[in-house]
Amino acid sequence: MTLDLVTIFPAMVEAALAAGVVGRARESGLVDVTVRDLRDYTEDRHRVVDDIPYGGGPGMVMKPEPFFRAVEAIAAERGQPSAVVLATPQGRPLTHAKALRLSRMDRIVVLCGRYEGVDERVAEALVTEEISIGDYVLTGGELAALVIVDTVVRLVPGVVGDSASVTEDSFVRGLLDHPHYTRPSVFRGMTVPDVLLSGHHAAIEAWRRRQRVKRTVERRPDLLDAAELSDDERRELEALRAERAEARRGRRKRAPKPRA
Ligand code: J9T
Repeated sequence: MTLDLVTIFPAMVEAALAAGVVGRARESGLVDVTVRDLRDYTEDRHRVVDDIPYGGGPGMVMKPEPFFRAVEAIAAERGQPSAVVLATPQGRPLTHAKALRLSRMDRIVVLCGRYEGVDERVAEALVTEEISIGDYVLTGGELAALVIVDTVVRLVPGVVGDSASVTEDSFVRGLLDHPHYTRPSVFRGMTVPDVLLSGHHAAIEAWRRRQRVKRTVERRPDLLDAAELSDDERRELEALRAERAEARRGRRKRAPKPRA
């Protein structure tokens, strides 16, 4: 897979992509990630990439020409990209499913915006998908682009050594992860749940399953609608819901809400 990232801060992006799992994947040749300076695709002496917005308003807008020239140069060098991604808060949300789809593509280009936005013609005529990494605004698209690249690259076969750590990830099947512990078994008075020290594999698996379901119910109930649960997980979910309903009934009886 080739991944070309276009930014006005190549040094910032390059530093992040040199480290860790992604850095190793690049060194081993599993992915070819190239960071490109958007200013290299300007044609004026001052390498200007932004201009004032039509219609007025605060801030600057990124000009279309450098993005078009950059993508055309990349396409000439590598072949037509399978996806041209723009990192923007206006995009559709990044999910595991989207990352997996991108990880199976041959050639991806990721564009980073700055300032108040990017000329809409870039999104219209150049970009195949606008992606947001969450409901908040950043000072620039670089961190979002790095998040996208990170999650896509780790799903490329061979990049993460133990393939189970990818397939058993939370979100792969729609549940949050269970808690993890390592030595020492007692740390500052805090203990590790007995079951994890028991060596009883079935009991450990049951405990972990319950923890995954419980956390998801408590923290991210929105995930449960789409989750593909196993029969055991489904039973656990029903049991937990019944317990929670029972606890609510108990609270109502003991402490009736004062009426307005
Ligand atoms: C400038 O880009 C952003 O602020 C951005 C990009 C992608 N996702 C977001 N949530 C924000």
